[in-house]
Amino acid sequence: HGFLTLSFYHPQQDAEGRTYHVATKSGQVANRIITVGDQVRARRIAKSFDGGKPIFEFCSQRNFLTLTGTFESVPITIVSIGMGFSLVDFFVRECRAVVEGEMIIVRLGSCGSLQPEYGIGTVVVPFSSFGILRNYDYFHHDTDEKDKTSGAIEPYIITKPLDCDKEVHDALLKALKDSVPEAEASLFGGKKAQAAGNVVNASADSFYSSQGRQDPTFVDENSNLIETVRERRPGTATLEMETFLINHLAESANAAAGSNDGKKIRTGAVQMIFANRTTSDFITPDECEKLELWAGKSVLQALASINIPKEPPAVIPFRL
Ligand code: R1P
Ligand code: URA
Repeated sequence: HGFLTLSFYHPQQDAEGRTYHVATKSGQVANRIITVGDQVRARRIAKSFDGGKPIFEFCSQRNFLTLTGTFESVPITIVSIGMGFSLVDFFVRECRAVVEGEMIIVRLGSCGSLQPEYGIGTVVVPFSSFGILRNYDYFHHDTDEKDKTSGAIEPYIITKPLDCDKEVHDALLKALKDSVPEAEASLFGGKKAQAAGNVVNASADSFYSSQGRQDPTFVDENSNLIETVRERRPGTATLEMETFLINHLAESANAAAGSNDGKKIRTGAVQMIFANRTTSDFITPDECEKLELWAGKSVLQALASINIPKEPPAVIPFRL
Protein backbone atom coordinates (compact mmCIF):
# COMPACT_ATOMS: atom_id res chain seq x y z
CA HIS A 1 0.00 0.00 0.00
CA GLY A 2 2.99 2.32 0.14
CA PHE A 3 2.63 2.92 3.87
CA LEU A 4 5.20 5.13 5.53
CA THR A 5 7.20 3.08 7.99
CA LEU A 6 8.84 5.79 10.07
CA SER A 7 5.82 7.31 11.77
CA PHE A 8 6.47 5.51 15.06
CA TYR A 9 4.84 8.32 17.02
CA HIS A 10 1.57 8.40 15.11
CA PRO A 11 -0.92 5.95 13.55
CA GLN A 12 0.28 4.49 10.26
CA GLN A 13 -0.79 6.61 7.29
CA ASP A 14 -0.15 6.18 3.57
CA ALA A 15 1.43 8.77 1.31
CA GLU A 16 -1.97 10.48 0.90
CA GLY A 17 -2.65 10.51 4.63
CA ARG A 18 -5.11 7.59 4.80
CA THR A 19 -4.86 5.59 8.00
CA TYR A 20 -4.06 1.90 7.75
CA HIS A 21 -7.33 0.32 9.01
CA VAL A 22 -10.14 2.91 9.04
CA ALA A 23 -8.57 4.23 5.80
CA THR A 24 -9.85 7.79 5.90
CA LYS A 25 -7.83 10.97 5.57
CA SER A 26 -8.10 14.59 6.60
CA GLY A 27 -11.31 16.24 5.30
CA GLN A 28 -13.35 13.03 5.32
CA VAL A 29 -14.13 12.81 9.05
CA ALA A 30 -16.02 15.48 11.01
CA ASN A 31 -15.22 16.69 14.55
CA ARG A 32 -18.51 15.19 15.78
CA ILE A 33 -18.65 11.41 15.44
CA ILE A 34 -21.25 8.74 16.17
CA THR A 35 -19.75 5.28 16.38
CA VAL A 36 -21.88 2.16 16.06
CA GLY A 37 -21.31 -1.57 15.96
CA ASP A 38 -22.91 -2.48 12.65
CA GLN A 39 -23.38 -1.14 9.15
CA VAL A 40 -27.17 -1.52 9.06
CA ARG A 41 -27.45 0.84 12.03
CA ALA A 42 -24.95 3.27 10.46
CA ARG A 43 -27.06 3.47 7.28
CA ARG A 44 -30.30 3.86 9.24
CA ILE A 45 -28.87 6.87 11.08
CA ALA A 46 -27.53 8.35 7.84
CA LYS A 47 -31.13 8.56 6.56
CA SER A 48 -31.55 11.48 8.98
CA PHE A 49 -28.66 13.43 7.42
CA ASP A 50 -29.66 16.56 5.45
CA GLY A 51 -30.84 15.32 2.06
CA GLY A 52 -31.41 11.81 3.50
CA LYS A 53 -27.90 10.56 2.70
CA PRO A 54 -24.20 11.01 3.37
CA ILE A 55 -21.97 13.32 1.32
CA PHE A 56 -18.97 11.02 1.73
CA GLU A 57 -18.83 7.30 2.30
CA PHE A 58 -16.07 4.72 2.39
CA CYS A 59 -15.86 1.14 3.64
CA SER A 60 -12.29 0.06 4.35
CA GLN A 61 -10.83 -3.34 3.59
CA ARG A 62 -11.05 -3.93 7.37
CA ASN A 63 -14.79 -3.18 7.35
CA PHE A 64 -14.74 0.21 9.04
CA LEU A 65 -17.60 2.07 7.32
CA THR A 66 -17.35 5.88 7.42
CA LEU A 67 -20.40 7.97 6.45
CA THR A 68 -20.03 11.75 6.63
CA GLY A 69 -22.87 14.18 6.07
CA THR A 70 -24.55 17.14 7.69
CA PHE A 71 -27.44 17.43 10.13
CA GLU A 72 -29.05 20.87 10.25
CA SER A 73 -25.94 21.94 8.29
CA VAL A 74 -23.51 20.68 10.98
CA PRO A 75 -20.97 18.13 9.68
CA ILE A 76 -21.22 14.77 11.48
CA THR A 77 -19.54 11.44 10.76
CA ILE A 78 -20.94 7.98 11.51
CA VAL A 79 -18.35 5.20 11.81
CA SER A 80 -19.34 1.56 12.03
CA ILE A 81 -16.46 -0.26 13.71
CA GLY A 82 -17.71 -3.69 14.77
CA MET A 83 -17.41 -4.85 18.36
CA GLY A 84 -15.04 -4.73 21.29
CA PHE A 85 -12.07 -2.92 22.73
CA SER A 86 -9.48 -3.55 20.03
CA LEU A 87 -11.67 -2.06 17.29
CA VAL A 88 -12.34 0.98 19.50
CA ASP A 89 -8.58 1.46 19.77
CA PHE A 90 -8.12 1.47 15.96
CA PHE A 91 -11.10 3.77 15.51
CA VAL A 92 -10.26 6.40 18.15
CA ARG A 93 -6.54 6.65 17.32
CA GLU A 94 -6.97 6.67 13.55
CA CYS A 95 -9.85 9.17 13.53
CA ARG A 96 -7.97 11.42 15.96
CA ALA A 97 -5.03 11.34 13.51
CA VAL A 98 -7.12 12.79 10.65
CA VAL A 99 -9.28 15.34 12.49
CA GLU A 100 -8.08 18.81 13.39
CA GLY A 101 -9.59 20.40 16.52
CA GLU A 102 -11.60 19.09 19.45
CA MET A 103 -13.61 15.94 18.84
CA ILE A 104 -16.86 14.69 20.34
CA ILE A 105 -17.36 10.93 20.09
CA VAL A 106 -20.69 9.32 20.98
CA ARG A 107 -21.11 5.55 21.02
CA LEU A 108 -24.61 4.48 19.97
CA GLY A 109 -24.79 0.82 20.82
CA SER A 110 -26.95 -1.97 22.07
CA CYS A 111 -26.59 -3.39 25.58
CA GLY A 112 -27.90 -5.83 28.14
CA SER A 113 -29.81 -4.51 31.16
CA LEU A 114 -29.21 -5.54 34.76
CA GLN A 115 -32.05 -3.39 36.13
CA PRO A 116 -35.60 -4.77 35.92
CA GLU A 117 -37.02 -1.25 35.43
CA TYR A 118 -34.98 -0.85 32.21
CA GLY A 119 -36.50 -3.40 29.82
CA ILE A 120 -36.54 -3.70 26.04
CA GLY A 121 -37.74 -0.35 24.75
CA THR A 122 -35.56 1.66 27.13
CA VAL A 123 -32.67 3.75 25.83
CA VAL A 124 -30.18 4.88 28.46
CA VAL A 125 -27.52 7.58 28.58
CA PRO A 126 -24.72 6.51 30.91
CA PHE A 127 -22.69 9.11 32.82
CA SER A 128 -19.94 6.70 33.75
CA SER A 129 -18.49 3.41 32.61
CA PHE A 130 -16.07 0.89 34.10
CA GLY A 131 -14.38 -2.13 32.58
CA ILE A 132 -14.82 -5.83 33.34
CA LEU A 133 -11.76 -7.60 31.98
CA ARG A 134 -10.96 -11.31 31.93
CA ASN A 135 -7.80 -11.81 33.98
CA TYR A 136 -5.89 -14.20 31.70
CA ASP A 137 -3.29 -15.06 34.33
CA TYR A 138 -5.97 -16.42 36.66
CA PHE A 139 -6.77 -19.07 34.04
CA HIS A 140 -3.12 -19.86 33.26
CA HIS A 141 -2.19 -23.50 33.94
CA ASP A 142 0.74 -22.36 36.16
CA THR A 143 -1.39 -20.24 38.49
CA ASP A 144 -1.34 -21.56 42.05
CA GLU A 145 -4.73 -22.92 43.23
CA LYS A 146 -4.00 -21.40 46.68
CA ASP A 147 -3.87 -17.92 45.15
CA LYS A 148 -7.19 -18.54 43.47
CA THR A 149 -8.98 -19.79 46.59
CA SER A 150 -7.50 -17.08 48.84
CA GLY A 151 -8.64 -14.38 46.39
CA ALA A 152 -5.05 -13.20 45.81
CA ILE A 153 -5.84 -13.48 42.14
CA GLU A 154 -9.35 -12.98 40.77
CA PRO A 155 -10.79 -14.21 37.46
CA TYR A 156 -12.08 -10.77 36.44
CA ILE A 157 -10.62 -7.29 36.87
CA ILE A 158 -13.17 -4.59 37.67
CA THR A 159 -11.70 -1.19 36.82
CA LYS A 160 -12.39 2.22 38.30
CA PRO A 161 -15.21 4.12 36.52
CA LEU A 162 -14.57 6.92 34.01
CA ASP A 163 -17.14 9.63 33.32
CA CYS A 164 -18.52 10.82 29.99
CA ASP A 165 -18.68 14.56 29.33
CA LYS A 166 -21.55 16.20 31.26
CA GLU A 167 -22.63 18.58 28.49
CA VAL A 168 -22.69 15.71 25.99
CA HIS A 169 -24.64 13.51 28.46
CA ASP A 170 -27.24 16.22 29.06
CA ALA A 171 -27.65 17.05 25.35
CA LEU A 172 -28.14 13.36 24.50
CA LEU A 173 -30.75 12.85 27.22
CA LYS A 174 -32.65 15.99 26.23
CA ALA A 175 -32.71 15.06 22.53
CA LEU A 176 -34.00 11.56 23.35
CA LYS A 177 -36.68 12.80 25.77
CA ASP A 178 -37.86 15.44 23.29
CA SER A 179 -38.62 12.82 20.62
CA VAL A 180 -39.88 9.63 22.32
CA PRO A 181 -41.86 7.67 19.70
CA GLU A 182 -45.58 7.03 20.19
CA ALA A 183 -46.61 3.64 21.59
CA GLU A 184 -47.56 0.94 19.03
CA ALA A 185 -49.46 -2.24 19.85
CA SER A 186 -46.88 -4.47 18.11
CA LEU A 187 -43.80 -3.00 19.84
CA PHE A 188 -42.52 -3.24 23.43
CA GLY A 189 -45.67 -4.97 24.64
CA GLY A 190 -47.73 -1.94 23.59
CA LYS A 191 -45.84 0.32 26.02
CA LYS A 192 -44.20 3.61 25.11
CA ALA A 193 -40.40 3.57 24.76
CA GLN A 194 -38.51 5.52 27.43
CA ALA A 195 -35.19 7.32 27.91
CA ALA A 196 -33.20 7.34 31.18
CA GLY A 197 -30.05 9.25 32.08
CA ASN A 198 -27.32 9.19 34.75
CA VAL A 199 -26.88 5.47 34.34
CA VAL A 200 -23.77 3.46 35.28
CA ASN A 201 -22.44 1.21 32.51
CA ALA A 202 -19.98 -1.65 32.48
CA SER A 203 -18.01 -2.46 29.32
CA ALA A 204 -16.86 -6.06 29.20
CA ASP A 205 -14.15 -7.59 27.04
CA SER A 206 -16.43 -10.53 26.13
CA PHE A 207 -20.14 -10.77 25.34
CA TYR A 208 -19.96 -14.11 27.12
CA SER A 209 -17.59 -14.72 30.03
CA SER A 210 -17.08 -11.19 31.33
CA GLN A 211 -20.81 -10.41 30.99
CA GLY A 212 -21.57 -13.36 33.26
CA ARG A 213 -23.15 -15.63 30.64
CA GLN A 214 -22.74 -19.29 31.65
CA ASP A 215 -21.16 -21.70 29.16
CA PRO A 216 -20.03 -25.16 30.31
CA THR A 217 -17.85 -25.51 27.15
CA PHE A 218 -15.26 -23.20 28.74
CA VAL A 219 -13.87 -22.66 32.23
CA ASP A 220 -15.00 -19.10 32.88
CA GLU A 221 -15.36 -18.94 36.70
CA ASN A 222 -18.10 -16.36 36.24
CA SER A 223 -21.09 -17.77 38.14
CA ASN A 224 -20.76 -15.01 40.80
CA LEU A 225 -19.58 -12.28 38.49
CA ILE A 226 -22.82 -10.29 38.18
CA GLU A 227 -23.29 -10.47 41.97
CA THR A 228 -19.71 -9.22 42.51
CA VAL A 229 -20.25 -6.37 40.03
CA ARG A 230 -23.47 -5.39 41.83
CA GLU A 231 -21.67 -5.41 45.20
CA ARG A 232 -18.63 -3.45 44.08
CA ARG A 233 -20.35 -1.03 41.68
CA PRO A 234 -23.89 -0.59 43.06
CA GLY A 235 -26.38 0.74 40.55
CA THR A 236 -24.69 -0.77 37.49
CA ALA A 237 -27.45 -0.81 34.89
CA THR A 238 -26.02 -1.85 31.54
CA LEU A 239 -23.45 -4.19 30.02
CA GLU A 240 -21.87 -3.65 26.62
CA MET A 241 -18.40 -3.70 25.12
CA GLU A 242 -16.96 -0.30 24.09
CA THR A 243 -17.94 2.76 26.16
CA PHE A 244 -15.28 2.32 28.87
CA LEU A 245 -12.44 2.17 26.36
CA ILE A 246 -13.67 5.26 24.51
CA ASN A 247 -13.69 7.13 27.85
CA HIS A 248 -10.26 5.75 28.70
CA LEU A 249 -8.72 6.80 25.37
CA ALA A 250 -10.32 10.23 25.67
CA GLU A 251 -8.77 10.65 29.14
CA SER A 252 -5.46 9.51 27.74
CA ALA A 253 -5.66 11.89 24.74
CA ASN A 254 -6.70 14.77 26.99
CA ALA A 255 -3.76 14.12 29.34
CA ALA A 256 -1.37 14.10 26.37
CA ALA A 257 -2.98 17.27 24.93
CA GLY A 258 -2.32 19.32 28.08
CA SER A 259 -3.51 22.86 27.34
CA ASN A 260 -3.98 22.21 23.60
CA ASP A 261 -7.80 22.08 23.38
CA GLY A 262 -7.55 21.27 19.68
CA LYS A 263 -6.39 17.76 20.54
CA LYS A 264 -9.06 17.01 23.14
CA ILE A 265 -11.81 14.43 22.95
CA ARG A 266 -15.18 14.61 24.71
CA THR A 267 -17.33 11.49 24.95
CA GLY A 268 -20.89 10.34 25.41
CA ALA A 269 -22.89 7.16 24.97
CA VAL A 270 -26.42 6.10 24.19
CA GLN A 271 -27.31 2.49 24.84
CA MET A 272 -30.39 0.70 23.54
CA ILE A 273 -31.48 -2.25 25.67
CA PHE A 274 -31.58 -5.34 23.45
CA ALA A 275 -31.27 -7.98 26.20
CA ASN A 276 -33.08 -7.97 29.53
CA ARG A 277 -30.77 -10.01 31.77
CA THR A 278 -33.47 -10.41 34.45
CA THR A 279 -36.18 -11.91 32.22
CA SER A 280 -33.96 -13.16 29.32
CA ASP A 281 -36.16 -11.21 26.84
CA PHE A 282 -34.44 -10.17 23.61
CA ILE A 283 -35.43 -7.41 21.18
CA THR A 284 -37.30 -8.16 17.90
CA PRO A 285 -36.04 -6.82 14.52
CA ASP A 286 -38.95 -4.30 14.28
CA GLU A 287 -38.29 -3.03 17.81
CA CYS A 288 -34.59 -2.72 16.97
CA GLU A 289 -35.32 -0.59 13.89
CA LYS A 290 -37.65 1.65 15.91
CA LEU A 291 -35.03 2.29 18.62
CA GLU A 292 -32.18 2.80 16.15
CA LEU A 293 -34.08 5.42 14.11
CA TRP A 294 -35.18 7.30 17.25
CA ALA A 295 -31.85 7.10 19.05
CA GLY A 296 -29.85 7.77 15.87
CA LYS A 297 -31.69 10.99 15.05
CA SER A 298 -31.50 12.06 18.70
CA VAL A 299 -27.71 11.64 18.74
CA LEU A 300 -27.41 13.70 15.52
CA GLN A 301 -29.61 16.38 17.10
CA ALA A 302 -27.56 16.42 20.31
CA LEU A 303 -24.21 16.55 18.50
CA ALA A 304 -25.38 19.38 16.25
CA SER A 305 -26.43 21.38 19.35
CA ILE A 306 -23.00 21.31 21.02
CA ASN A 307 -20.55 24.08 20.35
CA ILE A 308 -16.92 23.21 19.63
CA PRO A 309 -14.81 26.23 20.57
CA LYS A 310 -12.37 27.30 17.84
CA GLU A 311 -13.73 24.62 15.51
CA PRO A 312 -11.75 24.62 12.25
CA PRO A 313 -13.87 25.42 9.18
CA ALA A 314 -15.59 22.32 7.80
CA VAL A 315 -13.99 20.74 4.76
CA ILE A 316 -17.10 20.40 2.60
CA PRO A 317 -17.78 18.75 0.26
CA PHE A 318 -16.08 15.73 1.78
CA ARG A 319 -14.37 13.90 -1.06
CA LEU A 320 -12.13 10.89 -1.57
C1 R1P B 1 -22.47 -7.33 21.17
O1 R1P B 1 -23.61 -7.93 20.68
C2 R1P B 1 -22.28 -5.93 20.64
O2 R1P B 1 -23.46 -5.16 20.89
C3 R1P B 1 -23.15 -3.98 21.64
C4 R1P B 1 -21.88 -4.37 22.37
O3 R1P B 1 -21.23 -3.26 22.87
C5 R1P B 1 -21.14 -5.19 21.34
O4 R1P B 1 -20.45 -4.40 20.43
O5 R1P B 1 -22.99 -2.80 20.88
P1 R1P B 1 -23.31 -2.65 19.30
O6 R1P B 1 -24.73 -3.04 19.11
O7 R1P B 1 -23.09 -1.22 18.97
O8 R1P B 1 -22.34 -3.50 18.56
N1 URA C 1 -24.66 -6.13 23.77
C1 URA C 1 -23.93 -6.63 24.78
O1 URA C 1 -22.73 -6.43 24.84
N2 URA C 1 -24.57 -7.36 25.71
C2 URA C 1 -25.88 -7.64 25.65
O2 URA C 1 -26.38 -8.35 26.53
C3 URA C 1 -26.64 -7.12 24.58
C4 URA C 1 -26.00 -6.36 23.64
